[in-house]
Amino acid sequence: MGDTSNFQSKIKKNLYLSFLSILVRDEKRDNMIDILTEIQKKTSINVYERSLRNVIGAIMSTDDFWEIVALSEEPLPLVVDIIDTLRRKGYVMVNNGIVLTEKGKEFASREGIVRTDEMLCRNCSGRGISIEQFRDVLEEFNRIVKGRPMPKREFDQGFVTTDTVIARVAFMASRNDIQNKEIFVIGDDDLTSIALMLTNLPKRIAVIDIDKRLTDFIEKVSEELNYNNIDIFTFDIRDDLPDYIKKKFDTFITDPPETLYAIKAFVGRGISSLRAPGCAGYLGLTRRESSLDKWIEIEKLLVNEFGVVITDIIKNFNEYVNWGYEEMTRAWELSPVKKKPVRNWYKSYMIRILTLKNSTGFDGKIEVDEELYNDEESSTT
Ligand code: N4P
Repeated sequence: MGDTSNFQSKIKKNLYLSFLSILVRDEKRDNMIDILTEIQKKTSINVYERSLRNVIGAIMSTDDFWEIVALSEEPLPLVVDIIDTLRRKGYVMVNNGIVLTEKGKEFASREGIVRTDEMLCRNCSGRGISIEQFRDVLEEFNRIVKGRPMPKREFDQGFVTTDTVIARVAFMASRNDIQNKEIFVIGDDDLTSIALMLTNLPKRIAVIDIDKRLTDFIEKVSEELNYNNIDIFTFDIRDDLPDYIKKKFDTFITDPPETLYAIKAFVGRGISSLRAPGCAGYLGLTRRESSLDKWIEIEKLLVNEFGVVITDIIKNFNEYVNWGYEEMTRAWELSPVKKKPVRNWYKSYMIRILTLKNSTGFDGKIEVDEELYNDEESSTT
């Protein structure tokens, strides 16, 4: 008899405790859900629990706005909305920098959010490629680009470091995509075509850019180098490629703005320029101006519409030099702390694709203006 009642009271106590823990857990979930709902009201970009955790984890690593965007790997406009919501709810403080309050720290520890740690390899900066074989090329490239044209906002220009360009060359060479190959460079403020000339590996290079300052510069360098196997055109990528470009190349490389129109124009035409199955294409894609919801659309375009296979995706391979017109950009307007970036915060992934039997590119004109460069996730023009 005594045993039974003891047993019953034990059950009652257990029930009560688990009920209480559900209540407590629910309160915790409520905070999370409440924050996410508030953020989602402000933006058309999807916000996931993971997005919030990414931004808080980044704030735990640095108080610098640009570095937070970089580490969180969320599109800049979304990071801005997340920080603003966290500030209004008392989780972060925004002064000279962005830091968690006591309430924010408690929330992070309750949710098991940890600081972001990139764990990069010191030798290759996380690219997984050695540039040792191209040391001399890098040296000469550094010398040549000293007189280069500075980035123009009008064309969303912002060039990558010279280390990055040489790492690209090494990466392409490691896949046998430049040796004795015909290579098409689509848009070249990075001056990759010049680095390619310096290696003397390609059979032929063609390069197009909309900016005459760049095509003139590349022309001048090719003359100084006495390099003859290069064709240089000033060209607007919204136009259809001429027939003497279509199906003529083995490899293309491009670094398009992050809109679907631009991917169609730059990458679609790149694929049109390739001669056969088994040809390679290289493109840079950033997370700074693109959510994963946009990335999956880009991947669908590549795989479903163009019928190419993605063989490599290397995180933060491309490092961009701060372009100089920061204060004119939407990113600046949105940034909660008006301090120019000190370190290079803008990076992009390097993607390699390969054509297969049924791959097709994109032909015909593209009738857009602004929309080529900007959508709701972009911010650096
Ligand atoms: C963006 C540069 N607005 C920073 C300046 N984007 C194009 C630069 C070409 N080198 C980066 C696009 C990444 N796909």
